[in-house]
Amino acid sequence: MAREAQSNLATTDELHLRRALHLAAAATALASPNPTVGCVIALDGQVLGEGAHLYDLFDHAEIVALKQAASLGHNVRGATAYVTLEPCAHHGRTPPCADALIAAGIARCVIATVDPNPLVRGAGIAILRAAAITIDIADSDSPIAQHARTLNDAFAFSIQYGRPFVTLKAALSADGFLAPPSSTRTPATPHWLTGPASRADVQLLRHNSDAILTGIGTVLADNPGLTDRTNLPRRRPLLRVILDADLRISLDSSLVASAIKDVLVICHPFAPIDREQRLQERGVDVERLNGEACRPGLIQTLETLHNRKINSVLVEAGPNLIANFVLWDLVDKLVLYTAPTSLGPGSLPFAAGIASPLDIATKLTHITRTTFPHNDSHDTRLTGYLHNPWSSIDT
Ligand code: AOF
Ligand code: ZN
Repeated sequence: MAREAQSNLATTDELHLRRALHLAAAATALASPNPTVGCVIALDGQVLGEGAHLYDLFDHAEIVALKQAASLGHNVRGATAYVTLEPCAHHGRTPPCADALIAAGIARCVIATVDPNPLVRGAGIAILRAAAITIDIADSDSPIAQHARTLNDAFAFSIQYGRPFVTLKAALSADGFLAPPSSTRTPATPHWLTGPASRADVQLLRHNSDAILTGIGTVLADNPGLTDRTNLPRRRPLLRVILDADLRISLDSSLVASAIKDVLVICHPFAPIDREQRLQERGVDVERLNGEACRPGLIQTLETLHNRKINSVLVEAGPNLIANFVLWDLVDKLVLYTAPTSLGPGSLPFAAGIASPLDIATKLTHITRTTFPHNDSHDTRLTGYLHNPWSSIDT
């Protein structure tokens, strides 16, 4: 992604497509489980209509833009439609956008990326071409296409693999530890490794996720809230998922106290029934699955989340759960923050049984590095992919 590649598009085309990307990005958390998509309709440099897809309002981005142009009294005949995702070809909750663009008299369509949905993938473009509409697609390695794809990594992954896209986030000390020794930590005195700027960035990661997942060890040690505190709008609450085989979570925990049908506790089939009842009385959802924090348990958890239309899961967990996700190859994207301070020997490792977080970092592709100010120094953020969510259209 930190690529210098030149775009194959003209400057004005780039400008309109960037505006469409901006509109799509602003609809983050309002479009899932559908992709976030933006559209700008322009003629001779003038924008006639624009919009983004919001799941609850049904209309896809192209229709929102066409309706806006109509409401402003603009004629879109001969105009260009700029879309961040290939217009759809199928009858889903709404009729195909490709047909609507043709009916409106659009002459040209500029597309940031092909739709990875097998029902659409290339079919929307084929419909438009058959109607003699000129098509321009951003080169797949251009910054604009990469941006469009990043916005919909979770959608692309889940529609292809039938399970949510998993991002593992961890904050480490300069010497690679996850937290001070357990004996020195209490929920009342949380230990922050990274500074406020990095932590605000983590809130954006949560905002971009449909669900957040942790283990009972972290809940007992830290009593976390696991909420999206960005104050940005979202169409459904961030689903807070706790792997808690024996239902040990306290009824007084922050999670239970704040549950409004947005906390899901996964336990094993023989966990105490009375605990389940008490949790359910407090608005906590409990689901019994085979396995624990091992591969069958994790896969079944991800399947359950997929059935609940969860496209993306942010894992913020302790060393044992992190190790299981890593060892069973269930981490798709890694976001690693490193603080300037060291914790020293005896602290909690990044992942149990994995000598160094750098072992996993060497396997990453599309790496980006960013810094965030932290006192007189800075935190660093490393992001990278272990699985390509867009492999279906790259091969
Ligand atoms: C577009 N423009 O703005 C979006 C598209 O269930 P439906 O009918 O809402 O269709 C969802 C599918 O349509 C989704 O899986 C993706 O392939 C495409 N999304 N397409 O032309 C849009 N959101
Ligand atoms: Zn559509």
